[in-house]
Formats: sequence, structure tokens, C-alpha cells
Amino acid sequence: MSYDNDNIFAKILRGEIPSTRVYEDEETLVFMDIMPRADGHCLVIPKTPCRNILDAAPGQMNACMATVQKIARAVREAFDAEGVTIQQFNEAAGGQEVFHLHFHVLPRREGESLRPPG
Ligand code: D5M
Repeated sequence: MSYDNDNIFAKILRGEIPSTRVYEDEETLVFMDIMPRADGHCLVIPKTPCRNILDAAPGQMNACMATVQKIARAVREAFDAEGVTIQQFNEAAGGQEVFHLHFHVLPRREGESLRPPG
């Protein structure tokens, strides 16, 4: 499958639509999910084009994973979370809605369910 340069996250990367950015480095960007399923729900994306995990290069995966770990630790502290869930979807059949690779980072507390999507 090909990469669509006009997907929402590509527009966020180019600064064409607003986002609440919480972290960035040379290779990755992190911003708050617009439909949070938990307080502190954020998204980690690579800055270079990549549709999903099925076409990711090792370098993109490495960079994203390093940032996911950093952000998981940060949200655990910031939201006084007891755990952190990482979610990631690939292609429509796999639940993906935005076709730029992204990892959901969700702070969790005992007994609290994720809010429904949307
Ligand atoms: O779902 C895509 C995720 O991206 C979903 O949790 C909403 C989020 N989203 C969609 N548009 C935006 C904008 N503009 N800012 C921040 N977050 C957004 P998935 O099923 O993982 O592909």
C-alpha cells in the first residue's frame, strides 16, 4: 500500500493543522490524541513518511520505540498512572484510521476502562 502525503498526521508534521505537541526529537513527534481514550492519551509518530508497521524501516521502528518508552515513563509520572497501554493498528482491517504509522500511549489506572473510541 502507498503513502498518502495528505493524511492528517502528515499535515500535522508540516504544521498545516494544529496539534498539541508534547515532545519531539530529530526522528519522532508526539502530540495529544484529539479523541482521548484516557487522560494523557498521546500519539508517537515518525517524522518520515510511513504508512504503518507493515512498511516501516528498522530505523523508523527503533526511533519510535525509543520515544514510546520515553513517553510511557513520562505519562506514568505526569498522570500518576499505575500502568501504561501501548496500542498500534495496521490497515483498515486492523483498525487503522489514519494512515501514517503511530503508537498510542495510554496511561492506565487499576479498574478504569478505556473510554470508547470517538
Ligand atoms: O486512529 C487514529 C487516532 O488518531 C484516533 O485515536 C484519533 C486520532 N486523531 C485523528 N485526528 C487527529 C488530530 N487532528 N489530532 C490528534 N489526534 C487525531 P487509529 O485507529 O489509531 O488509526
